Amino acid sequence: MHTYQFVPLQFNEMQPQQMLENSLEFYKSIQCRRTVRDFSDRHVPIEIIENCVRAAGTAPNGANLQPWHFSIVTDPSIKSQIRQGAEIEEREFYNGKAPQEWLDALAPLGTDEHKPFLEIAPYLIVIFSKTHDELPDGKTVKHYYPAESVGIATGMLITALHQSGLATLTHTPSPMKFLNQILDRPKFERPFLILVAGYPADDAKVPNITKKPLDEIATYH
Ligand code: IYR
Repeated sequence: MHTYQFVPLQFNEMQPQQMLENSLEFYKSIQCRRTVRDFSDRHVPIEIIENCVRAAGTAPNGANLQPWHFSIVTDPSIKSQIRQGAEIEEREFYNGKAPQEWLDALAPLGTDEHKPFLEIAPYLIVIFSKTHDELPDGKTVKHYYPAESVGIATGMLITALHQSGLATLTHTPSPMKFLNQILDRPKFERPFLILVAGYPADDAKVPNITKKPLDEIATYH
C-alpha cells in the first residue's frame, strides 16, 4: 500500500465582498451559456481546447483514478464518420425507438435526426468514462464513481469552454458504441457524450427557455 505525501493547501482567501462580487459575476456569465445547435466552421486554436480539457482533468473524482478519456476530433473524415454513425442511431430514435412521451418532451426544442453540426463545428470532444484501467502487464485497476466523476469533469469542460468564449452542444446519440470503433478506443471505455465546440453561426438561434428560480431548486435546512 502507498500513501501520498501531504503538502500545505494553496488556498486563495478572498475578502467577503470580493467573494460576493465573484459569485455574482460568475452567475451572470454562466447564465449566458446556451446549448447551441448552429455552429460556424470558423477556426479555433487548439491550445484553447487543450487548456479547457486540462481544466476538466482537474475535476474531483473517485480515488483520484481519473476515469476519463477525451478524444479531440478535428479530422473532417473522422467527423463525417461520427455524423454518419450518430445519424443512423438518431434516425431510429426519432422514428420509432423513442417512447412518445420522450418525443413529446423534445418536440418544443425542434431537435431531429439531422446532425450537420457534427461536421461543421471545428471540434468534437468525445468524452469516455472508464470503469477500470488496464495496465501494460494485463492487471486491471477498478475505478470508483466513474459516472459521477465524468459528469463533473464534463460540467467543468463546458464551463471552461464557455469562459473561453466558445459555444457548446452536449450531444448524446444512443447507443454510442460506434464511437469506440471510429476513435479506436478500448471496449472498457464507455462513450459518455459528444461535446461539440466552436463559434456559433452568425444566425444561430436558441429556444426562448427559462431556468427555474432558486426557490424552486433549493431548500434550506
Ligand atoms: N439524442 C437525441 C435526442 C435528445 C435527447 C434529449 I433528453 C435532449 O435534451 C436533446 C436531444 C438528439 O441529440 O437529438
